[in-house]
Amino acid sequence: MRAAIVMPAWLPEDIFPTKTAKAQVNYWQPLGVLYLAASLREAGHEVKFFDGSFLNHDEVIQRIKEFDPEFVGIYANTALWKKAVKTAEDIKKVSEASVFAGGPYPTAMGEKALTEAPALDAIVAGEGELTLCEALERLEKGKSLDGVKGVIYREKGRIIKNPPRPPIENLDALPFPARDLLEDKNLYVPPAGTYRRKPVAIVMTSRGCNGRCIYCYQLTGERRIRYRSVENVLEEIEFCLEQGYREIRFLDDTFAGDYSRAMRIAEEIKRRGLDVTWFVSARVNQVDEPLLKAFRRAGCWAIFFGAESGVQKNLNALRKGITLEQTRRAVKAAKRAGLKVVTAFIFGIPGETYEEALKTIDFAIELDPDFVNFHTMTPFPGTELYDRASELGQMSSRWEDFTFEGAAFIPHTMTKEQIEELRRIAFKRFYSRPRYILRRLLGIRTLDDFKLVTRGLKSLFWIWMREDVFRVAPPSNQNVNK
Ligand code: B12
Repeated sequence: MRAAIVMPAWLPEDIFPTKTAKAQVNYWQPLGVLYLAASLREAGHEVKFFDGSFLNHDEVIQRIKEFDPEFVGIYANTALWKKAVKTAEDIKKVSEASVFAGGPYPTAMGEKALTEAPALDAIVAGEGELTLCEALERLEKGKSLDGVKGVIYREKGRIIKNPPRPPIENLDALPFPARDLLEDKNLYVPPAGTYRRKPVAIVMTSRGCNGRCIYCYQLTGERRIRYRSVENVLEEIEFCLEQGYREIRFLDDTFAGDYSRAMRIAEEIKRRGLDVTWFVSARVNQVDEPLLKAFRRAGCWAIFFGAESGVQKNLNALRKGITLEQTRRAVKAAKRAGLKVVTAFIFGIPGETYEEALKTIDFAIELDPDFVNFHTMTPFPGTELYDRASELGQMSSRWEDFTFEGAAFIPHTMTKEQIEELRRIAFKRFYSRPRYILRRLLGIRTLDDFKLVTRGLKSLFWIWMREDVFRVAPPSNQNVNK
């Protein structure tokens, strides 16, 4: 079959304040859909990927019309859902193709998603590689989708939900993501300051997380990690280097869930002498100095820690399973290992007060990482926080707010205005420190570094100038999403 995979058209301004959008926007490769495309291609289908990150809506529809596919698959997370629904509607106006959707939102919402999107023929819940190949085999033969695990479909006006697709156990068996389908790999640039060399490939060496954070969306809903073999991971890294990539961003929810495996991956990259720089994320209670030094020796230059809060009570409210001391130790160890450190914090945690949030800003300054981000609490469908939102606070009715940047959730203990003000105070206090600015200026080595600092100073200027820089539309009637 001719199969098209689509990322709905979206703009940085849909997510970030206009003044800082360019500095904040992130264009990691959409790994999930590239995995899908690779499995469909391996099954013999002709596949094209149309990325609305770089095409506007009309261009996406026009590309579909030109390709004239028999199948179209649309990616949707919560923030993109309404755009995905519109994309399906307009595709149906120009094509006879079967149109499916998949990704975080359809997976979390199931039948409800199909009810909300009359133009969709079906949705795929969970991992799509095996499910979609089986579904297209049925479509090709003109057969019903009855029994295809993971599919929820329409038949004779009824919505039928098949049993769920179990998580893929043997991840090594999956073909590597079809990165060659990206029109221009140089467009996929991570946020400023979080890459050293370009182009950057996104790699996941495992799926899932054994943490139990109440706000974290997990595709398969499980609380365990499925690992690829070290050999399979190294093969993919070498494949990326052959394709001209120079840096890898590992996007495992936690790269060091298995300490010795993480050490073996780093040692094998070093032993093979691969010319690759890399950036990784890990939980603060899963790393130590010897591991981080091994990462550094193997080309790792930076690490991301989800620090979340500077108040233990609020870390416990998130059920993050870490302590402030572990965060301090991990950041110190990363610095001693010579790694750049990036941390993220959340404002609007259930039960958090304005005064406690100010302590989180103090904690961020005490840790003094190289970059910090301050997000807003976001109760994604499919998470415990979403299910308990009305008990813990007020949830927005606009899916567009579900971006870590919007007012998707306001705890009973704070106001929306306080959260906006806290974000402004936080970015202002952290990035306006003369010692920090001097460190950034003295750290300029390349043109990219220079651009990064000027863009950062520009954003800082707006954060100082505009009281409303982080102001977003107030949440209207609560819980109408339910
Ligand atoms: C890479 C990434 C991006 C990239 C690329 C877009 C993308 N989503 O791939 C960029 C940087 C552009 C991005 C942006 C954003 N992202 Co993002 N992103 C991720 C990340 C880190 C990895 C995605 C991935 O490859 N996962 C691994 C694969 C295996 O899973 P998958 O993508 O879900 O795909 C599988 C299935 O869902 C299914 N599937 C997926 N698509 C389709 C389509 C069809 C037709 C079918 C049948 C099946 C199917 O099959 C795939 C293979 O098994 C995830 C976190 C995560 N661990 O998943 C967050 C995540 C998806 N992002 C999230 C968010 C909130 C955003 C932003 C709003 C954040 C922001 N402030 O910028 C923006 C929104 C703009 C946008 N275009 O999405 C949330 C979504 C939560 C939710 N429930 O809605 C996540 C889950 C992070 C989190 N922990 O909360 N993101």
